[in-house]
Amino acid sequence: SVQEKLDLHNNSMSCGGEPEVKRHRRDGSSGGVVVVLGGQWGDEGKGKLVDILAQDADVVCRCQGGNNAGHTVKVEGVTYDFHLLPSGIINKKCVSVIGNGVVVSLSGLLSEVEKNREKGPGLEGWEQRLLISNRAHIGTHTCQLPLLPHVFPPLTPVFDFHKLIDEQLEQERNKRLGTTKKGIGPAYAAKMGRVGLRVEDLLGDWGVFSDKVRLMVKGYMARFPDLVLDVEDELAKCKEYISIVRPMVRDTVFYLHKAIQEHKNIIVEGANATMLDIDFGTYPFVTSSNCTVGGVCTGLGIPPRDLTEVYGVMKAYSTRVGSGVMPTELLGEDEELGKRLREKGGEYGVTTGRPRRCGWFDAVVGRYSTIINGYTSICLTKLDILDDFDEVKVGVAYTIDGSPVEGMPAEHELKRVVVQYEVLPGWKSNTAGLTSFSALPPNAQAYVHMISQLVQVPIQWVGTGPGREDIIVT
Ligand code: 2SA
Ligand code: GDP
Ligand code: MG
Repeated sequence: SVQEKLDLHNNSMSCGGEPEVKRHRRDGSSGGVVVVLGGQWGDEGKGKLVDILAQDADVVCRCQGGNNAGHTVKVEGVTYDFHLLPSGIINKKCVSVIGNGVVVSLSGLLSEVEKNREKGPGLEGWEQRLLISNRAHIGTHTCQLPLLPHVFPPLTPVFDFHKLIDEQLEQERNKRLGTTKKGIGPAYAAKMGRVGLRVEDLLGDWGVFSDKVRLMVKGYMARFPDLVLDVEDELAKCKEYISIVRPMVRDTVFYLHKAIQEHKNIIVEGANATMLDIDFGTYPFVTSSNCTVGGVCTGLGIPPRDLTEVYGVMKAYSTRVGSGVMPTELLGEDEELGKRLREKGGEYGVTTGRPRRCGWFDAVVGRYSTIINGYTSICLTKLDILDDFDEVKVGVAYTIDGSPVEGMPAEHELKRVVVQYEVLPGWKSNTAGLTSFSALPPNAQAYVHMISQLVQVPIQWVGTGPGREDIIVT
């Protein structure tokens, strides 16, 4: 029965508490740090929520990941896609911060600026409102040049080698991870191996920096002898970035500390998602950073007590791009349903264009992600994509060999789970663009309520379309 499945789910996942209520700053004042995180496998619609929240924000920050992320924002008919830039960059009143936990591809950043400038007016004056941490590591890029010819002199790419290493590593794996090939893994590996190159290195003594680059490349050449790489050429190109980047570089830890003290409204835009987290995701089919709440503190230097809200963004169904287990994926006889979700939902990678794997909402994943991140509320996106379905299913619990599974099994066990589904009748009517909860058909309301109950967090927003205005505030 429904109740038995809910009980099974709650017994296995609950940590015993009531759903959390909205918190405020301890001193009762305004301001504070609001965090937006992906609750599934990414592409939940974080960029859209950040854009909405950024209307009232002073600062929007990225804390982890690199240009593997793809965040889409649709404003006044223009669809922007951001990879390294915080989605708040289109808000002219906001300062955007790329924190120490991010791996920065400088040429990737500039090509992203160029691409979005061509789309609409959102990027005007971007260089005056972007700050980059001096502690951030320099990653990779993929752009073709010349870049920004009307703003900066033509540039050539630097540090192609992280991207090349990413490709080499993929090729030698028995089972490919399905990375975005942006060099994210190699850049974080260098950071953790304490041989990474930071923004402060680039701006510091050129001789010391050059030697570090040569040493790093030497290591890569020894590991991958077939690599074709001209280090002196890379270095020459690298010099071109210094004057562009220098005015944007700050001690962002101190900058954010002051902003918090001044009761500024700060938003942190998580990239990737819980199930791709290096510790909590389906390792090794994960990205190389902590995409969960801990990554906010380490990636920006913000203490946990200053986090006022943690919003989880969850899609009304599941998607995943790249390899690794996905329990509710629609395969076999259900493949057609998966394809319908992909086509109606436009489920193709923003960074790579890869088709995303699709499946029903997985409440076990939703609850796991809530346990880790302590969401204060949820933004449930893309409800409109389910409009045409006769019935919608929700994965409410897992069993292995007929026995209930407690918690969230790690990758090997997760492959063995059988998902227990709850089937709900579809609403078969158009919800696109609706802005009030009461206007939703009763079956759609029931679906939202059920997800909130399973995940044990209030749902504060329901997405009904890609535009800034296509949102229900509950
Ligand atoms: P990587 O490149 O080392 O971070 O890849 C490791 C895994 O992380 C997944 N990953 C992502 N999953 C969803 N969306 C991402 N961003 C783009 C988007 C992806 C795209 O918004 O659509 O365009 O393909 C993203 N970035 C990394 C990746 O698929 C690997 O499973
Ligand atoms: P992110 O990586 O979490 O920021 O998400 P992506 O931008 O990769 O993917 C989300 C996609 O869904 C984008 O194309 C958004 O424009 C779109 N989107 C976001 N919310 C909604 C919604 O409620 N309904 C519909 N139809 N599309 C949405
Ligand atoms: Mg995305």
